[in-house]
Amino acid sequence: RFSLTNVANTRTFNLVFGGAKMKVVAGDVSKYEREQFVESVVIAPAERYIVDVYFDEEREYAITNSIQSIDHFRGVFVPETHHLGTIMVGSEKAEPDFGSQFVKALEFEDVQSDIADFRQYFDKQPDHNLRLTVEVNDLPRWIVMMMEVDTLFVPPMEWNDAMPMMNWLSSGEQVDWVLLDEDTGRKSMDINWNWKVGDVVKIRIFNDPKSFHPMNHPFHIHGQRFLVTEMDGQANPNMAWKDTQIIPVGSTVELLVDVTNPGKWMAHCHIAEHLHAGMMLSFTVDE
Ligand SMILES: [Cu+2]
Repeated sequence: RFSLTNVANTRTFNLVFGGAKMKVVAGDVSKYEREQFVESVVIAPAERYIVDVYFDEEREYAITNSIQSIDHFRGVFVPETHHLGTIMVGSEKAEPDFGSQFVKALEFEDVQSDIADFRQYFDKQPDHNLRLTVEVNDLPRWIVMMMEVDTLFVPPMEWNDAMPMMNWLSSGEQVDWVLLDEDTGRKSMDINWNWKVGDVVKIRIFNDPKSFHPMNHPFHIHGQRFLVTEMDGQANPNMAWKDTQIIPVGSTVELLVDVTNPGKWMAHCHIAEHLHAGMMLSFTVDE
């Protein structure tokens, strides 16, 4: 059993355990409704997962980040594998042997009944609509042109960055990463939502693929838990309580927030440069 936390600044990983069988047990703050067998686990900055991995052969298992990287100039995908670590499995039989237990995907009725209380809210209209975008001011023209070329081809998930240099060419003074409240027109720190303990709040987030520099953003909410009820119109068939969710480019994601924790809080993109360049908002929860 592995407890995974992505503490990287920007990179989303696609983790593979050398072809070993794997199942996802839990997300950021709870178990899933049921265990799910997967070939890899996608983990964005600040997301957490608990996975069970079954090692049934005597051999080395490489832990890798196995991705499809993109050449932004030519729009060509290239498989890339980054070696993160190695697990050595010896010949001795494990005692006790969890093999027979592993093959069953357990149902977690405690999580299912907890979530059942929230199903009545799944189809409600969003209380807030956020658009993820970016604004640039006073960037030298040649950098703007290069960044435009750099984003000729934009995959939903930026597994690699074809031009890390781009990130060094601008600062938080020239680039504003923006959370735009589409209902009020307010942006980022000018947003101050007011909720009450006991509210169930739906936030619909759209990551604008036509923005100047589209990329995926891990959206993180402080102090409360939420469900991802829907992505791009598809209902989520297996939920866990979360506090961070990656929003791919061009996607619309609906979060249902269980408001329980009074105070003054923030929500933000968990990529540190984006946060620093404005991609945060505040909300208050009254008792
Ligand atoms: Cu971001």
